[in-house]
Amino acid sequence: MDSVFQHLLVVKAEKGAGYIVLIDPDKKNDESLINQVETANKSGVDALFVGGSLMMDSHHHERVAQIKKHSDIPVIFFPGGVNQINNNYDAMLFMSLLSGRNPQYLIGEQVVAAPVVKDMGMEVIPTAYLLFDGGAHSTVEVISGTRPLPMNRPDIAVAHALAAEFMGNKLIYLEAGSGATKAISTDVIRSISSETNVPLIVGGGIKTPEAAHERVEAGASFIVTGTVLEENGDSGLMKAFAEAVHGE
Ligand code: 1GP
Repeated sequence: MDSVFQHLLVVKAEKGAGYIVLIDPDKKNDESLINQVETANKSGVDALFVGGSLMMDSHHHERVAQIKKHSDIPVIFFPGGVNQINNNYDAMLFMSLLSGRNPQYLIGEQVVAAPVVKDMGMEVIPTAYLLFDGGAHSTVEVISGTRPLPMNRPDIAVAHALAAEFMGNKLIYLEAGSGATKAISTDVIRSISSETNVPLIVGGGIKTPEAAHERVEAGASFIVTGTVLEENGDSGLMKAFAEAVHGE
């Protein structure tokens, strides 16, 4: 029943960490979508996250269907909102924005989503989402109406991560925001990984394979990149990220 989560755990056990490519099914990526998926298929990427905080047209469901059709690896819904649910995903991160204090993103969206997700029979992976200040006002900060956590307060970060673990989350996503100028610091990752046992996903503003590798060394179990691949169509970059994350 939880085959995608098991796949992620096997990747972590066998490779040390997993590399996940985020594809935003928004209009801005219409041209490059299929190319990104096909590049991921042959570059050692472990899974795709698909989602975004803001869709600028009405065709995102069709784009997700295209992604699923072309992907050889698990396609995991990374929800920006309940309106983005469809049955083309292999699983979803069932997320709560625990860094924020906006009830809509703590529990409101989840209640509306739950019966629909159950009806679809989609695998859910309980995930705590912690948004940090990555130096740029991220779309998720604006759309969720929440303040990000400070990057220079490991005590606050650890307290949130512990709460996430005690609430039964299977993954914790440390997010600096798409296009962040400062990725999640190795200090924050190290502090949290030494205090919790939940696998950490780290994303937002990771621009080089070296930066990805440093975050794995600090304790990240999964590294996510999106923007750098949208901006750089070079297929060699995805492979270089995969190798850096897998320690090859
Ligand atoms: C955003 O963590 C992801 O939700 C990826 O961020 O687009 O900055 O790589 P980037």
